[in-house]
Amino acid sequence: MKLDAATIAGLAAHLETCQLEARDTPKITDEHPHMDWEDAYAIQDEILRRKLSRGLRLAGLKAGLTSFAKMKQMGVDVPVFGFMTGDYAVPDGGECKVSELIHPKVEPEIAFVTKTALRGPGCHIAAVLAATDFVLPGIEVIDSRYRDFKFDLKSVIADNTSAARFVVGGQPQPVSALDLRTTGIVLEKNGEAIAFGAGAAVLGHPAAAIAALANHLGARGQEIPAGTLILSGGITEAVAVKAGDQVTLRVQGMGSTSLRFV
Ligand code: 0L1
Ligand code: MG
Repeated sequence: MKLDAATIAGLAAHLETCQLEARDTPKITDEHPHMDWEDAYAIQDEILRRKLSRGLRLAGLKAGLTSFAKMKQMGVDVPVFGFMTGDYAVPDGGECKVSELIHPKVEPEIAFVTKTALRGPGCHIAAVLAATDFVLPGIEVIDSRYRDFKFDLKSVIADNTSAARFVVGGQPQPVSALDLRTTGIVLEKNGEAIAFGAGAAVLGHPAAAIAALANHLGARGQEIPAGTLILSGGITEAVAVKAGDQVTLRVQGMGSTSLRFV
């Protein structure tokens, strides 16, 4: 690690305050160009610690930048991992206040819920499928705290991978009857289909993103516990939204989930 504990705590406080006040900031590597990957995840961990200490609960985990479309959109080439707390959850069909966000975008994702723990190293797609209780449609609302979404990977990891809100819903399905590679999705904004894709867009198979998360956590002596909700990553590019927009995600064989921006 290159940063000391006080600097990590200060950067976590800064990024979380930006989130809570819906205020943007230049990317933190501008002032800390030598920070490393461990520092980046340590800042993210400190943001989670701050939230848990205020009584928030951990609502789930996420993999981000797992599709070619997202990597191309953001100009990066490796996945990143983050978390969601309970206050990020929007009820299915519910409202998301844009005044609480900076420049929100939505991502169509397949969400997993585990029934047994997953631990790396060596986690793979088959292990993820065996540990999965069910999958369901999920929309992630991302909202980078960085001005104009201009960041590098370390900055975005520290900023909890732009996590802001999420909604899950539809008809949860066991994975036994599904081929998630060919599962189709349609993202609609205000009744118009605006993005399409299939599960294979995410690392060839959405379960590969969950395995990557388990391996990432395993390298840090952690695991994905049983009963964890995990967003596997945007299947298409992220789509900007504004107040008044109604967004629906339809996933083949799993129904739909939606939210409205107000
Ligand atoms: O969930 C994601 O793929 C977002 C990762 C962070 C980069 C971004 O803000 O788009
Ligand atoms: Mg995402």
